[in-house]
Amino acid sequence: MTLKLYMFETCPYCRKVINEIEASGRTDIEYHNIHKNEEDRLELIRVGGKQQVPCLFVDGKPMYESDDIVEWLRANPQ
Ligand SMILES: N[C@@H](CCC(=O)N[C@@H](CS)C(=O)NCC(=O)O)C(=O)O
Repeated sequence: MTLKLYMFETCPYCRKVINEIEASGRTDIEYHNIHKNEEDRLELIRVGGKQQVPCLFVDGKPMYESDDIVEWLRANPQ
């Protein structure tokens, strides 16, 4: 399974998801900072249809909403 988190550092909703990832100790998530990488920003819009973060791509399928992402992470440990 490939997991990619589209985010930027000062977004509080991203922070919530990143805190969950760090607290759980999982290392299977690739970060894509849309403020640092224009290709990542365009890819988020192309696949997800909107520039909203956080967005977790699970095997390429976008999941928006920090609460849903945290719930998914807890239900799918590394
Ligand atoms: N309800 C969303 C809120 C996410 C949100 O508002 N993210 C902001 C950045 S802090 C954003 O991407 N805004 C741009 C947009 O919504 O188009 C969540 O909990 O994930």
